[in-house]
Amino acid sequence: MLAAITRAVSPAINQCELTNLERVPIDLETARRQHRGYEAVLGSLGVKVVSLPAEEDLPDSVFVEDAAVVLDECAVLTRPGAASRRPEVESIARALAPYRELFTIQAPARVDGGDVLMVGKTIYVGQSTRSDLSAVRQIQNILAPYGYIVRAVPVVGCLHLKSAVTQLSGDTLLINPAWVDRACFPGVMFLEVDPAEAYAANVLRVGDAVVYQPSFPRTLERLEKAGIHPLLVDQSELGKAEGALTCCSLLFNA
Ligand code: CIR
Repeated sequence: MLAAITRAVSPAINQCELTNLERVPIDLETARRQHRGYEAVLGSLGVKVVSLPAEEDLPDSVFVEDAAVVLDECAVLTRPGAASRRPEVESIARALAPYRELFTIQAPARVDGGDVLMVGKTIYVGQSTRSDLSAVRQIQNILAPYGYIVRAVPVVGCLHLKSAVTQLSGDTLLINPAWVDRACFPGVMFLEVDPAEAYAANVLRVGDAVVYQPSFPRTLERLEKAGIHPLLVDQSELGKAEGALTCCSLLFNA
């Protein structure tokens, strides 16, 4: 069965890190309601949701994806690129310990889980303001024994690799080619976001289902035309904190 670790929105969310967006007020109640909707959609897809309590002093801690990379064989605890986010990892380690053998990224390497995209046995690691080559090498060393190939991918203009590209189906990636080069992903097919919807490339795949945001109607139309009919969940309030769909869960086979 699939499990998802999630964490309630911190009351400090308005002090979140911001890289590419101007700060605008985030309504805590709206963010929490939308986040509960996200958890409910996961539950409706048969996912066992392990919901951690909110962390009062960790503004970005709802974005659990950044603290770990979970594979079938093990999990790698990250060392987040923003110093303010490093204390988030400890409680995620505790939550993952019953499920996986844990490895750790060592200082001074830095990586956010949002920069890590798994496509089969290939792991792409975005080279963003948050993640560096030293982390790529560590991930490679940890995962090579399990047969994974790890590749560094330059990312420009957005926070994370998965802001620019995510997996839509077994062989297709949803991509914003303005932020990442298609040539970095040999042998796969692409669906491009509508150019008017730069932030639309983050889709959450849950088994064979696809979860998406109603905020990107033009790209949604492209998905529908391609025969993909996503479940919709509004995450627009956390979008103001530069969060998207994948960042709010750690999804794995339990
Ligand atoms: C940050 O800047 O770290 C948070 N405000 C947003 C993190 C979003 N995480 C993700 O897309 N994986």
